[in-house]
Amino acid sequence: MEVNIEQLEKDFQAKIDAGISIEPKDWMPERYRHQLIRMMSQHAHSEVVGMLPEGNWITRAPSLMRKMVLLAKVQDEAGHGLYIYSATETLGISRDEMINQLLTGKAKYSSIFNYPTLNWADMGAIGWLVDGAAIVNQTALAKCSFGPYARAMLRICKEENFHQKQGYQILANMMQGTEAQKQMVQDAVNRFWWPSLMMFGPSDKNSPNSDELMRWKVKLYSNDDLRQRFIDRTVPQAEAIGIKIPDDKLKWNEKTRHYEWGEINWDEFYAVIGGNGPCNRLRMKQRNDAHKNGQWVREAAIAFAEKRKKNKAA
Ligand code: FAQ
Repeated sequence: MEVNIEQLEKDFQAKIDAGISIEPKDWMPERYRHQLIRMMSQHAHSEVVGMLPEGNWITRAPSLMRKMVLLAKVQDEAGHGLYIYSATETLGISRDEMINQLLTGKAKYSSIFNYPTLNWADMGAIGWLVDGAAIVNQTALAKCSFGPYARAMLRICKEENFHQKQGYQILANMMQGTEAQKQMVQDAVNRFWWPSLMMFGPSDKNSPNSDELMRWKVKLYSNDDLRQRFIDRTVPQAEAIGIKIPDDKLKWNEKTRHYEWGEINWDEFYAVIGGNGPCNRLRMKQRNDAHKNGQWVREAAIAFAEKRKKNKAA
């Protein structure tokens, strides 16, 4: 029987428009599959590379409690990577292939993780701002059209909420401390504020993938809409604990009921996603080293699984 692609595409779009989720065995346009693999694998890589800037502080956390919380958070990020890699595998790509794309620099990961973490307050700023931005983005993705991605996001968002709160609590505590601690907080926020806004991607007019992804309800809101949502909910949190947002143009607009704000340095954004941020090379080296050093663990796990299979069969 001849397959009518046009009809299949129409039915597919009708399903999306009706809010029915697409599951791995359903028919889907190759382009939908391709776009999801691109976006989801980048997301998984971001979770995994995102462990590096925070991992840097586990041995230097200021108390046992802080160390335990940070360790748990970093482990959560590894788990998020695994959920999203698994969800992406349902689209027909293997985890090995995705990881190979990351290690060889073919795949992107979030620009934010190419910035250094210089003082303890950076752990607070990452939790509050980076996880805060991730929640805004991922709460929308939890309602996206592809079932496995949406379901992974539900659980991830719950954990990200805990991450965001622990980050805010670190900063709130430090803001009640000494002058030097307050300055550390302000310094961390000065460095992480703008890169956090860049996490939402280029402005709508320069976002080549948005139209298609929004038509397919992979993205429910545009990059700029989500960025604005993040700013609107984050500025009052900064004010509540005495942090100054490093943007002279920031002001509340009573008419629109949104904050107006300054201009992102897009040259910096494109440099960072092009591989030339402050830590791109370091992150790729750290990830490649970790992969090499973990080779024996993967081999041992495979050997163990094979032995168990043989024993069961015997
Ligand atoms: N960084 O056409 P668009 C986390 C690329 S997880 C790097 O607008 P799209 C948890 C984009 O890929 C954070 N590249 O693209 C955590 C495309 O390039 P390509 C990660 C970026 O896909 C917290 C090109 O620019 N979250 O934080 C960035 O429609 C703390 C054109 O852009 C996700 O990945 C960027 N910021 O929208 C872990 C969420 N922005 O692929 C540890 C899922 C854009 O054509 C510690 N992803 N690009 O070569 C998304 O929502 C979307 O993919 C966007 C980009 C919004 C990132």
